[in-house]
Amino acid sequence: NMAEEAKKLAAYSAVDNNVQNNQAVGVGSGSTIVYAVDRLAERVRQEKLNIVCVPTSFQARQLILQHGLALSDLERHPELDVAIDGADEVDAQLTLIKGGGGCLTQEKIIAGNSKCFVVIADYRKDSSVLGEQWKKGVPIEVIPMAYVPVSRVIAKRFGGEVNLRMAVSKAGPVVTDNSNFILDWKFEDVQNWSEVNTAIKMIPGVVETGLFVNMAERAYFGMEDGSVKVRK
Ligand code: DER
Repeated sequence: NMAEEAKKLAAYSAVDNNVQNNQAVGVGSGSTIVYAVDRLAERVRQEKLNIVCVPTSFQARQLILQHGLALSDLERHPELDVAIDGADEVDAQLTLIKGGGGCLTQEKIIAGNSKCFVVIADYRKDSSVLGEQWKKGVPIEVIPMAYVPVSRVIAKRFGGEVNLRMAVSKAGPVVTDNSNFILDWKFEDVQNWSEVNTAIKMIPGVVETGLFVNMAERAYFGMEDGSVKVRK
């Protein structure tokens, strides 16, 4: 369908324009990244590219292994040449909401340790302000024993509604790759995302937020008309 085609367009364009030989590549999580891994594997086969891939989740690790790509880690490659990942929403300043797939913590670590962090997304993520299209709020990874007080502090200080993310294929809450819980903060108004990100990070029990501020170098959007739009 159109959105899947758009994801593929963005993924291929980003891989073809940002990955070179002898690089360490951060591999994101979600559904759009699947197309990027397909393209990486195709280019390795066709061009004999020599790259290693560092995952941002169990899912990304599986994708790397299933495609026969070289798996590595931050111990061996503490500074990646490029990281490619999806997003739930991208605003005009390239501030991202990530974490729809629950992988935000390792994704932010990889993005923060890459020379160049590139976002791939379909047109539904292409917004001017956060909250325009993405209605599920900002994901926040928390230490399980603290999720109630953290929820209360966020709602009290920043407004909106905070919900514990419940699993679909498992009884009880979603448990992340890091054995934590996820809160989804449905904010009411647009905020100073840099200040809010810092403030939320400081709350005891918060592991990471899904607000990626001033991290992305550029975003590739696959559009409905088959074109690719790049935001720098
Ligand atoms: O959970 C995540 O952060 C994913 O990267 C998400 O933001 C994008 O997932 P999608 O490509 O399936 O929309």
